[in-house]
Amino acid sequence: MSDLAETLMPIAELRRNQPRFRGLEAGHLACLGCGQALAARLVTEAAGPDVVVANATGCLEVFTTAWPQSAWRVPWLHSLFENAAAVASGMEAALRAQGKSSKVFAFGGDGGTFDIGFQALSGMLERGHNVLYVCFDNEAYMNTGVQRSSSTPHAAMTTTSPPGKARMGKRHLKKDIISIIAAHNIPYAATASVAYPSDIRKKVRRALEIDGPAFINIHSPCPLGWGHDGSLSIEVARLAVECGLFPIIELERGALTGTMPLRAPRPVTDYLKPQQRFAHLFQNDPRAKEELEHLQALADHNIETYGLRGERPDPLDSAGADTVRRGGVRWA
Ligand SMILES: Cc1ncc(C[n+]2csc(CCOP(=O)(O)OP(=O)(O)O)c2C)c(N)n1
Ligand code: SF4
Repeated sequence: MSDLAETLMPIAELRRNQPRFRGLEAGHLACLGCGQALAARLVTEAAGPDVVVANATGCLEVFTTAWPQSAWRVPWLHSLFENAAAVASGMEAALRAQGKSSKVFAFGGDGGTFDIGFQALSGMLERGHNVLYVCFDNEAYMNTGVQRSSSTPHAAMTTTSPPGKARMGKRHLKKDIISIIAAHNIPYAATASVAYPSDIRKKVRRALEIDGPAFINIHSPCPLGWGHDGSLSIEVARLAVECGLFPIIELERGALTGTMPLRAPRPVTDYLKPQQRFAHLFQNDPRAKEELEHLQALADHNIETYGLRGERPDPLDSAGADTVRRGGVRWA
């Protein structure tokens, strides 16, 4: 037997015997380091096999289902860009009418969630459908070539918010989607980051325990659109949390019940620098300093608003760092 075969055989065996159910298999067509691919795998892994998924048009749909293949191991339906929540509502109602208890997921990108699918999502939440809606937030319309969405951060460069004489990247602020979702007074809403896998798993399981609508917004770096090396995706995602620009929180019936505290918040520049979409903020332009101050102020505002200053077990230890405090009590 060759050295290579000796190396490969145990790996193949390992994969065959892996104990965890994988709702999203390897072998799809996502770019290297795609945060969304990892996040979707974590979400479906946590949920197990008894789920059905409605997936809005976008990168996730495209890279998982290149005809005639599919990377999904759960029943999965491609919806339009704008109506994943409406389709999931119908699936849930149909399953309920048949007396079946399968859990229903709706998946969308930030374009499909914050923008074009928002009306359907708001209706789904207001009607109280027993659906977990997961937004994979990569902060732009990536599938069609990196156009800005209402989730794109202030000052970021996209193909439709280029920096130039008139402005330094996107003029508007990232939409505060989690507050808008929480205002529907749904049983459970949370933010999460692909940098904290066990936190994602816990939040999915928590959401699935609930009878009624739940929403999780997962920050999911896109190396192509953000302009960082694919190997840095997890680091970049972690820095977004650690500087306060992407706060990790939980809300039940609109009330804040959990946060991921930051022992020593990092400056926003640590997060912005590795990304090409913010490169213009590090050029010799007097407006750049102003924008950096603005972004720092936004991060500080999040830290104060959600009371994020506090002890955290160990930011480098994935098991500890993923622990979210709920009302002062650790959620194990
Ligand atoms: C009504 C409609 N408008 C535009 C499109 C084209 N379109 C397909 S995917 C997409 C962007 C998806 O962006 P997002 O939801 O953020 O997901 P991502 O690709 O970034 O994961 C657009 C504009 C469409 N399919 N339908
Ligand atoms: S473009 Fe971005 S979101 Fe789409 S597959 Fe590539 S890394 Fe993932």
